[in-house]
Amino acid sequence: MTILPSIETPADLRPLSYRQLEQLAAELRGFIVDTVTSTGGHLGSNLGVVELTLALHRVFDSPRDAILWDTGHQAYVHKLLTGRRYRFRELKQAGGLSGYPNRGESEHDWIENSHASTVLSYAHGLASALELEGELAGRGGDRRVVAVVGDGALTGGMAYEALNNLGHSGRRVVVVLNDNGRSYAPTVSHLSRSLTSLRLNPTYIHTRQRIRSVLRDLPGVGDLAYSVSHGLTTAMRELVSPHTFFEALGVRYVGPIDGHDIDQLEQALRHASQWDGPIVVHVLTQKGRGYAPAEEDDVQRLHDVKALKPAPDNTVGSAVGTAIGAPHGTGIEGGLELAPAGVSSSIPPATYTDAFTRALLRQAEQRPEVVALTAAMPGPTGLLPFEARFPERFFDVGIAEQHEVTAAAGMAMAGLRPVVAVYSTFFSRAFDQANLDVGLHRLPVVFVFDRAGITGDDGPSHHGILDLALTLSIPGMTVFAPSSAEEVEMMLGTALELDGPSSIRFPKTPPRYAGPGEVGRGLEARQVLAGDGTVCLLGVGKLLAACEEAAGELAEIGIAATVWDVRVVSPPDRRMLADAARHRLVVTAEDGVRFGGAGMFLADALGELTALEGIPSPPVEVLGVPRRHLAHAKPDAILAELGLDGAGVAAAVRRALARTGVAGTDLPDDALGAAPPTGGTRTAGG
Ligand SMILES: Cc1ncc(C[n+]2csc(CCOP(=O)(O)OP(=O)(O)O)c2C)c(N)n1
Repeated sequence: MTILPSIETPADLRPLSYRQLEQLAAELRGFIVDTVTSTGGHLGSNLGVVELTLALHRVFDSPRDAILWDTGHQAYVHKLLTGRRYRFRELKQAGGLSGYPNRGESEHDWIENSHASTVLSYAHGLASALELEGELAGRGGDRRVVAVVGDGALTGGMAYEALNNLGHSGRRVVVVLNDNGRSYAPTVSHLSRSLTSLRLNPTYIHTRQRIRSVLRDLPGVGDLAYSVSHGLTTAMRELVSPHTFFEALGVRYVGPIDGHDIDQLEQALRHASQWDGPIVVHVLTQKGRGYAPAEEDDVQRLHDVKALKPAPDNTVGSAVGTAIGAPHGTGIEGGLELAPAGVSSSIPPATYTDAFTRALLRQAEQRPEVVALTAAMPGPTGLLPFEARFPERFFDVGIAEQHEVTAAAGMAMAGLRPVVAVYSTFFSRAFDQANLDVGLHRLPVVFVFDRAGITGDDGPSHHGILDLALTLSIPGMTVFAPSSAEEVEMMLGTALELDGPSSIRFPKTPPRYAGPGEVGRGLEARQVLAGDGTVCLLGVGKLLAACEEAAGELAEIGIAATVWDVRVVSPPDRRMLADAARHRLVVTAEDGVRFGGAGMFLADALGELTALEGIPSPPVEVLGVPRRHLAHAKPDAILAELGLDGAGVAAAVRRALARTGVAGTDLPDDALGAAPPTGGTRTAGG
């Protein structure tokens, strides 16, 4: 009989025997593999924490006790044990369950996270508040705070800041260090290596197991056996472990614990929760456990997978081969093999990431000073082939975007040409470093923002909608937005020639193909269509395609729109601005936040130019993403809802022409009066 269907709340776990729990663990794995391989999502990380999550929910009383997950991507088992099994097939689908903890979904989710390394800080805050309110266990109450942090997330600066503060303040927090030796790729951290060497030390493990098995055979000693064995192994550990790191900070360390032995986990967690201060329980888990394709994935243990097409025979195993796109980081993202270094491939790149990989390799072949940095995402940012080709010029700095940017500044100071490859959303973390450590020093660091714009399935935390507003506010920053994959190489070449900082941003959605005449040059904008002077559309990056489509629609009602591919948002091309000034209406379109973004920047530059020349400035309609946290859905569906597709741009043009009365054309009556988009893009307050 299956057990999973009988689990509605964590309380249902308590009466189960360890044998039943093992069966439940297997059922959970099957359920997760089955679902996630069809919906897409984080796979390996969740398969690794099945037993740990069961133990946590048996020892702690969620939601009275707060169980917090860092980064949040490994909370699927937690979701399944807290009443969300029924909705799991809608994971990451529009209107369905989020891929991360979500307060709207369950009272068991305390925080909505997915940017790494935050949880120890939340834990410190919660424990401090509960202590002040007399509710914290051991400090007048009975509530406990548990923070689960991966060895990868522990490489982020915030985690160290919080550990330092926790140790100093003595707050009662149980920190579970979920150590699987991996982030996206093997974790880059000496601390992690030292912890791993403890795991692999044969003397330690052998002695530990011997002590435990001798004690287990002694009848009737129960908890005492555990603590004696614990004492002995602690003494052993002193000889070989780096636990002094935590203890020097004032945080007690216990472990390592086998993260797949529920009994052992429960004992360790129970003891830890009685410790009167912060304590780290070091748990060893196997990422991808129980699913052969994940266990065999040497690079990232199937950290995450994209949605699969249904397998012909409906079996999970064979479905793996039919992925719409291969898992991130395999070098075949988007389903196409990368061209080998230095070889110019005649196959157009399948993704912008792929185009960047090729461009970077070609540049690096010619320029020995080019180096590349990533914050623990070598696969997803397309750097694996660079790492393979130029290992000494490749730097994985851990999940540490702030450090990544300032380290790049240091490299640039000493004559290198660093390329910082980072997701747009994670760049927000390093804004201060980009502004001051790079910008103020006018250092030639090239930022490459992958997954810029609306990213879709991962929800509000992963949309890359701030990078334009952020980079445009940095003095001297050259900001590129390619509208095709072919532009990426051109822009990277130009960026590497500049004296100061620059950024190149592109989306994760497939690029359009640009023929030879459709690629721009240097810092110039590119005119795509010359119109009749009514409206000038300035398309930024991916939104150029929407502008072109809009021009097609407008042509049907007798308006010949001018269209520019902006290419370089800053500094804007004066030729483009001068042409725009000759129109009766200018419309800008971008997939970044409207407030303070590219459109407002260009409108400002247009105003300056017309003021200087003493000519009237046409009204500028700025289309962009409203200032809202946007839920998960497919990227193009979100863009359409916000009026940022071809039809939306055309409708905005018609409305603006009607409103400003500048049309002066013989348009049919109904041509100008279209209703605004549901997203309210045009007038949204930024
Ligand atoms: C600030 C930030 N940078 C990058 C990421 C992308 N990311 C998501 S999970 C992950 C690896 C996490 O590794 P670890 O904490 O060890 O958890 P595991 O998946 O191995 O269980 C990374 C780098 C992120 N979520 N947040």
